[in-house]
Amino acid sequence: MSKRKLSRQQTHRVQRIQEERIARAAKRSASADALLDSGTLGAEQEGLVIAHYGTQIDVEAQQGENRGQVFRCHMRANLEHLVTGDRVIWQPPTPAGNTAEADLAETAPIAGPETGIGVITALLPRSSLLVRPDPYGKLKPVASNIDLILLVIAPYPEPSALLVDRYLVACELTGIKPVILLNKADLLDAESRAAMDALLAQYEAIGYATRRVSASAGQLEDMQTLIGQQTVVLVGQSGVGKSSLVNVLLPDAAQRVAEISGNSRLGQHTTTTARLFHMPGGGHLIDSPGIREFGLWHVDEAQLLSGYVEFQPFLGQCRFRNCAHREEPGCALKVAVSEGHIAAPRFERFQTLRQNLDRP
Ligand SMILES: Nc1nc2c(ncn2[C@@H]2O[C@H](COP(=O)(O)OP(=O)(O)OP(=O)(O)O)[C@@H](O)[C@H]2O)c(=O)[nH]1
Ligand SMILES: [Mg+2]
Ligand SMILES: [Zn+2]
Repeated sequence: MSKRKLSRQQTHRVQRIQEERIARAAKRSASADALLDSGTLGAEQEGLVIAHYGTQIDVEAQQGENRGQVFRCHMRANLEHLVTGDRVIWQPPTPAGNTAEADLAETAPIAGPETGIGVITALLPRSSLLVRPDPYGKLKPVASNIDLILLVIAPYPEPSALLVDRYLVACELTGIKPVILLNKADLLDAESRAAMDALLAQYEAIGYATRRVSASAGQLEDMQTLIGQQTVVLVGQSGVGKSSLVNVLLPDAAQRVAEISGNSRLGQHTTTTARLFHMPGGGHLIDSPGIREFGLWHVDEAQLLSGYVEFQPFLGQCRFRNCAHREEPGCALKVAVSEGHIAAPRFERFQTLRQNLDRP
């Protein structure tokens, strides 16, 4: 995994996209201000961000006569980046509406353009924030106020233990509990079943909960029970079936799904934005866009170490304070590996990730 170098042309393109994005954001915050001055907005109330497209946001009303209805919104310029799951203070359009403003919408809002445009004025405190690295290794927020992460894997696209480790480190750093969910159980044959069992056993041994399901076979009662009243996000490689699971649990969701490509067996990045759905039982389920690989990421060595749960009892016990846990004598982690307290493959993968940390 080498540091990705951009050609001059690519750098220019990235710059241009960036500038366009800033210009669009400026235009929208100007239109947010114009809307706030226009007298076409109702009183401030609480709302829930259910999806985010570029600079526009879908907010679901949480109170009043519009409760449950979704409105496309602009946001005030001074707000930080909002994500799906955020609780916000916003002003809905008045019933008379401000339909002309809807022309600014880049994509049709769920509720239809006739409902007009609202304005988000404040972000309420978050209980948790899920981040993930973008292709350049920068951590980007994806969803907030999450109780549980369902890390979805499947026999195809084939999971790599390194990828699972990275997701788990990200979960540990965020402080949100993960469950590893093997989907497409219907595709398992003797060989892939043995491989998946071995993979999951590694994680079960260090305390992670796992589940085996199949969106194709249906019968996801176990998953429904798992979600319960919680706000749950589905994450995982593109093509593992996150959106398919959502569609089985919530047929009205009608999330787009796409076959994984024939030769590479990789997903096609079908879902492009995180979206929140309500479960009939009171919980909430967020579908998120899959990724193919993590690329670089900007975590430091201490953070990486803290993401390996089974290493925790041994940290700070090495003979040398600056132990790199490689050839040093008296390395507590290596002793733990040799005594079987830490699985050797996990320790090797830790070393691989450590070597690939993006150091300034
Ligand atoms: N056999 C089988 N195929 C499945 C199952 N679940 C999903 N698929 C198929 O896997 C492919 C990818 O499914 P998606 O739901 O689009 O995957 P995704 O994880 O949402 O992918 P992204 O949106 O790109 O991140 C589709 O062709 C699905 O029909 C399953 O349980 N069994
Ligand atoms: Mg999807
Ligand atoms: Zn050590």
